[in-house]
Amino acid sequence: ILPFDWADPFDLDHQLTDEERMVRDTAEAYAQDSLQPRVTEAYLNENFDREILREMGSLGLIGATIPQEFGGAGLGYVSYGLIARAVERVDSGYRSAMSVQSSLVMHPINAYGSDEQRRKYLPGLASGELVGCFGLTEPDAGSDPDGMRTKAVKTPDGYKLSGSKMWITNSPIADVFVVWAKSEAHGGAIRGFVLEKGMKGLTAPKIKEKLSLRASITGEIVMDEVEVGEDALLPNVQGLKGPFGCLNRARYGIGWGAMGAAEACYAAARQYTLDRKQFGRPLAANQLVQLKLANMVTEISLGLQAALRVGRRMEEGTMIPETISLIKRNNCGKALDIARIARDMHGGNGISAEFHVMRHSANLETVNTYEGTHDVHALILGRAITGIPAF
Ligand code: TGC
Ligand code: FAD
Repeated sequence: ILPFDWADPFDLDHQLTDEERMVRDTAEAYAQDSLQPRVTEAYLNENFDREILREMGSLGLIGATIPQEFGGAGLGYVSYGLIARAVERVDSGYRSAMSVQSSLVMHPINAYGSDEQRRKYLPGLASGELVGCFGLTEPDAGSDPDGMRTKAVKTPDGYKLSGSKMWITNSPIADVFVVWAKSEAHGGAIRGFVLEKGMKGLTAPKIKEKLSLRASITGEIVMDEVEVGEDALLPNVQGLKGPFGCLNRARYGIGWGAMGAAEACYAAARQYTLDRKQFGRPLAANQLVQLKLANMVTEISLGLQAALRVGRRMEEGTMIPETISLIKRNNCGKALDIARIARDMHGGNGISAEFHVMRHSANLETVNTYEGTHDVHALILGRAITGIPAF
C-alpha cells in the first residue's frame, strides 16, 4: 500500500508532462524565492512593484499560451494554470497582474487583432516591457457588462471614445489599454479597442485604500473623447463574445490560482497545528482540527483535478464555457472558506501579516467577486442546467 501524500493525494504530479513539471518548477522557484520575501511589505504599503512583470517576462511566465513568434511561450493551458497556481500560492494580486496581462490583454490582441497589432504589442507585453490592462467593468455595469455606457463614435479616420471603466487591474501603470465600447458605426455592438498611455483625454487614476488585493494596483480608466485611428479597433470580433472569450481563459486560470492560495493556507494550518501545543498536546491531535484539515485537503484535491480536466479539454479544443464557471465558482468559494478557517486555526497569530493566512483570506474576497461573482457563475450554471436565464 502506497502512503498518503498530504500535499498531493491524487498524485497530480504524475498527471503532468515533463514540460509541465518544468514550467511548474520554474514558476514555483520564482514565486517562493522572489515574490514571497517582498509580499508582506507590498501588501501593507499597497505597493505593486512594476518590475515583477519584467521578471516574470524574462522567465517566460507571461503569455504562456501565446505563440512563440509573438514572444509568448507557446505552451498549453495546463502550463498556464500551473503558473497561476504557483504565483497565487504567494498572493492573488501577483497572479492578477500575470493573468490580466496574459489572458485579458495578450489573448484578445492575438485572437482578435490584426497582424500589425500582434507585432506591435505582443512581444513587449510578453517580456513585461509593456504593462497591459483590460477595461470592461464600469461604475454602473459590473455583473451586466452589456449595460456599459462607454461609446465609440466614428470620426473620418477612426473613432472617438468616451466613458469610464472602474476597478481595472494595472490601469494606473498601464501602457496598453484593451477597452470595450459600444460602437455606433457597428449598430451599437460592443467592440474592442487598443488605447495607449499618453493619448489625449485618457487618464487612469488609482483606486486607493483597498482592503483586499493590496499588492495589486487597481484603477479607473477615464476616456474623455479619446481620438484613435482605425488601427486601434480589434478587427476580428464583435459583441460580448469578445470580452467573454478572454474571460474564459482568465477565469480558468483563477480556478487553478485560487487552489494555490488554498494550498498555502492548508499547509500553514497543518504546520501551525502540529507545532502549537494547548492542553498539553498539539492542536493537530484534536478531532475538530483534523476534521478541518481533512475538509481542506478534500476540496483542494478535487478542485485541482477539476481544473486539470478543464485545462486538458481546452488543449483538445473541447472546452465548454460553463465548466469554467463551475471551477471558477467552486474553487474560489472553497479557497475562501479554507483561508478563513486557516485564519481561525492560527488563533490570535492568524490576524498577523507574519502568518499570511489573513492576507490570503482578504485577497480571496476579491477573487470570489471579480471575473464574475460566485452567484453570477451559479446563474450561468443554472441557465445551462434549466435552459432558463435567471439574471
Ligand atoms: P449572453 O447572451 O449569454 O452572451 C452574449 C454573447 O456572448 C457569447 N458568450 C460567450 N462567448 C464565449 N465564452 C463565453 N463564456 C460566453 N458566454 C456568452 C454568447 O454566445 C453571445 O454571443 P452572440 O454571438 O450570440 O452575441 O450574454 P449576457 O449578457 O446574457 O450574459 C450574462 C452573464 C451574467 C453571463 C455575463 O454578463 C457575465 O458573465 N457577467 C459577469 C461579468 C464579468 O465576469 N466581468 C468580469 C470583468 S473583468 C475582470 O473582472 C478582471 S479581474 C482580473 C484580475 O485582476 O485577475
Ligand atoms: P454588482 O454587479 O453590482 O454585484 C453586486 C452583488 O449583486 C454581487 O453579490 C452579485 O453576485 C449580485 N448580483 C448581481 N446581479 C445579480 C443577479 N442577476 N441575481 C442575483 N445576484 C446578482 N473589471 C474589469 O473589467 N477589469 C479588471 O481588470 C478588473 N479588475 C478588478 C480588480 C478588483 C480588485 C476588483 C474588486 C474588481 C475588478 N474588476 C475588473 C471588476 C469585477 O469584475 C466586478 O467587480 C465584478 O464583475 C462584479 O461587478 P460589480 O462590482 O459591479 O458588482
